[in-house]
Amino acid sequence: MGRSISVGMSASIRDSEGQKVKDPKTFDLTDASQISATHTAEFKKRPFGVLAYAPSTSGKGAYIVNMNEKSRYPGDPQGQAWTGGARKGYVIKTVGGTDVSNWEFWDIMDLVDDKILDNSAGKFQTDAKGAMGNKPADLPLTIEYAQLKADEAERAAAAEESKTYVDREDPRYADLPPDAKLVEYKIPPAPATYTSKTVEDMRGYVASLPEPVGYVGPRYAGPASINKDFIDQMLSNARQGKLLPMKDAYRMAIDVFDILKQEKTLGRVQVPEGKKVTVVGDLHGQLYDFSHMLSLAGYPSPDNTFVFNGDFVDRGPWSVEVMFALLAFKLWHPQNVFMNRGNHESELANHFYGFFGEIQVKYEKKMCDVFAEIFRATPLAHVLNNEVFVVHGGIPGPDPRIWWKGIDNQVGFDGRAIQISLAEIENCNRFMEPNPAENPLMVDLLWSDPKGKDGYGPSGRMSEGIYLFGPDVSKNFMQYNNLKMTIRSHEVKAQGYRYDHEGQYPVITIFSAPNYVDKAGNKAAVAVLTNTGGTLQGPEFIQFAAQPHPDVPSGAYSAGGPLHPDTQRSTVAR
Ligand SMILES: [Mn+2]
Repeated sequence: MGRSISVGMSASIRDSEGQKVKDPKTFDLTDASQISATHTAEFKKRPFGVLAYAPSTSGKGAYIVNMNEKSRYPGDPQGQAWTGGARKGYVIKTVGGTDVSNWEFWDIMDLVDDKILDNSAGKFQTDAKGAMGNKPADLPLTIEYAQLKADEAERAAAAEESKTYVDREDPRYADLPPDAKLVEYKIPPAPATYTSKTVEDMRGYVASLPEPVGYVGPRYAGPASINKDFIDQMLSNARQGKLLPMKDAYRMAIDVFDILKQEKTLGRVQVPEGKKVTVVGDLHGQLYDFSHMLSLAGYPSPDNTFVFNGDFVDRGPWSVEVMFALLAFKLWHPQNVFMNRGNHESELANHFYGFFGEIQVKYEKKMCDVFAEIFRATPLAHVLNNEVFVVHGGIPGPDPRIWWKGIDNQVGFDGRAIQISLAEIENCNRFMEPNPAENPLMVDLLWSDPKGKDGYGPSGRMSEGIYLFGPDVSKNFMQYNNLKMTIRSHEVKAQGYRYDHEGQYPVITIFSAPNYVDKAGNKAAVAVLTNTGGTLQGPEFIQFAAQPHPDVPSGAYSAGGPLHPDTQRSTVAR
């Protein structure tokens, strides 16, 4: 198939990185009969995640010979190609609408410019190597890839190899591409008790820490030492850049861990008649907005139970202060303060998006470990008075899970024949990091988003294994579990809240970080439900706008951010 005629040339075929191409391809995209399908990917940032392209043996065209086959974290620029559905062997057909099928390899490369950033120069590829002298195309950039018919046999064999436990003859899967994977919906069982060696080892260390010298402010001496004055002083100190002493901070964190690990994966919140419950959405370390919210909604108390619905930390540069305020609330009123884990309560997110960098700067690196344990112990959902389901992301995804490449907003499939019960969520093991292969239920609860059309669809938030759910899906879940409403967070909304699914079984998003990342321009809100006559009424929304804050930008402690310890070290080293 062309290989014999290219033997003489193959020795000279090199990829865009100058490496010899072992098994060069011969193709001509101007011949439509060579193409079996096309895939369009949109790129917003450089680099895209393609590590090398190679030309056809003719020296024309460009196909992917090497790429990152995953996204390392949400929004990873180097996962864009993979997330967008590009795969090894795909050939570039159009770039920004221009058909390059018949172009010389380097003319295409100059346009695509998908190189790792050269840190010393602070630039991407700048020297045009092609005769046309092309400059890199502007972002966002749409690239259309063609799949070669000649590669099909290879792919079919790979699809055959991939383990499937369900019947591919099932008519529900008739339209799936051959390389789609069907993955079992496993729910790992929760352990009877959980102990953390990390935390056990830490107790002696904390006891040995010195008492603070010259500190003026509240001291933590067990949960009974927390009262309104403690919180007032702690928040006022925090706004002035003063932290709790290291020893006290560790003790509070460990005491909260000891409470959380005893809670269920799905917690039950009882709101007595005449009392209210306030649900707070994403906070993301925006201390000045958080403190303003408390001035409007009040502090948690037996009259006003709070559910903090995840994403307490990351991005905002006061994640440490916000987190310790939550810990203080939990210790003060453990039966009236509840926390749901968000997708940012994970080691991977905290590593990249600022919380761990901030802890290292404000306290010490070792303290990251206790927060990783706290987040693994944090429940995934709460139910208010057997009526309202509260969760950070969304409801259970399809079973089996269908993984296929790319994002397609038009896809809607009826993917769940058997509903997941609240008891199954309650008995699910949460003491782990989110991972769709090990614990799909946890990933659905933390990561999914509602969509307008019925059915499930793939979400673009990660490379694969995350879903959007339509109004029929949320209705079926609530109906099955005798719930009347779902409150979730996880997405910025202009008004701070939004009825994403309306009708008898609403899904409401609540987001409590105004002008998110100092840029979004959104209002924030919290949701208040009151038990009147034995049922929860509302929600009513308390809306609020962004407050002035000191000049520390969002993302300051993120990996690569100006205040991240590694950035600081490299600056000093120069
Ligand atoms: Mn989130």
